[in-house]
Amino acid sequence: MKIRSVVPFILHVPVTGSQIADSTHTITHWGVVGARIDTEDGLSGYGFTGTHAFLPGDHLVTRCIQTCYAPLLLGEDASDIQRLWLKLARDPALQWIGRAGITTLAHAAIDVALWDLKAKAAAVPLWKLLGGQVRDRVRAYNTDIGWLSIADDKLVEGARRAVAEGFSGIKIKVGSTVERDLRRLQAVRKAIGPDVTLAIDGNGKWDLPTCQRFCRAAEQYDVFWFEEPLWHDDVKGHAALARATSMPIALGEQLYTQDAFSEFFHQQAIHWVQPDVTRMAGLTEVLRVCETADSLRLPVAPHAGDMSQVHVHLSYAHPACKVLEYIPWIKDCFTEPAEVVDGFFRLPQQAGAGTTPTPEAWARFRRPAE
Ligand code: 0YR
Ligand code: MG
Repeated sequence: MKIRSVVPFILHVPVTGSQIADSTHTITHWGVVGARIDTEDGLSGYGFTGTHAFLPGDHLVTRCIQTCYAPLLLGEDASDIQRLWLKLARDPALQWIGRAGITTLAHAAIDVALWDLKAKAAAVPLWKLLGGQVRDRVRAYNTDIGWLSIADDKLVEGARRAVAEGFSGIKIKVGSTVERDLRRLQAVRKAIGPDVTLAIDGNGKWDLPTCQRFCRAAEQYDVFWFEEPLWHDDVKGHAALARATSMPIALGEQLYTQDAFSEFFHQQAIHWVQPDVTRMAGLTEVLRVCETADSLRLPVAPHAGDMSQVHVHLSYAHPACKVLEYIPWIKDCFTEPAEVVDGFFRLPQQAGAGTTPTPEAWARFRRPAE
């Protein structure tokens, strides 16, 4: 399992329709920015982070992989995942320039590629390596019907369609105006009935008084969780909101480290825990958060920065994971797509982490890595 080469790559994959918007941005493509790690014995592992397909930004990540991390990895034993995690995260020179941010996204790609390699070497799907299947099925919730860019009537139509397809959970975006978002929430709840879980996601746009006003009026719609109501790092704001509303608070997709999660845990500012292997330094760090969440009896709902290619393995194997986000943008780029049937993710069968791109995707969506 000696590492022979580390090759960065960038894929830009179109989103559903020509573009989507949440409260903070409009995007046309999802960036799959990653690393292929090849070993002397002929195996290749793939890992990636998720971006908004902004090429100059993506190049910062691929440069970090190529010029900072690759030299630390060449010649190493790829199966020493924990040791290599520490080697990269605690490298004195790199730690100085980034304990969070670009270096973490680059590290995410490396760490997931190592897990992919380890599972491929063992000839098992990753969930098996993580301890085996702890639940029969992983429930999916659909986010792709709920963008702010979708007009009110189409939103209701999409929500109905998702339920008809078998989804027992959906999520819609909020963070435009309180009035518009309440109207949309009410219409969707009315359309889907009481039995489908309905979450909302603000992507950190609103301030505390706006959230409090919104929550007072929205509580009657049985909101499954309110995700990222406030600015991503605002621990005490989330704690205050958690005390003020009966709606569960979900967050984590923008947190880079287990220490960042710890603050939210300590201040009781979080109910649903949403780590992401593409935002944190890979699966190795996400597992630490899952263990802590489990010890606090808090449920985990991984955020789909990987569009659930990797998180589906985690969700089948970790007792804390209760439900998983479904956004279908990039799934068909992989040899084993994260497929949902009747509202549940299929149990992956192929060896690895689900991160191996197809030759077609590689040819069609690849952008220059530098
Ligand atoms: C657009 N999921 C999210 C979209 C998503 C974003 O970047 O992917 O809204 O990351 O909040 O829960
Ligand atoms: Mg979100």
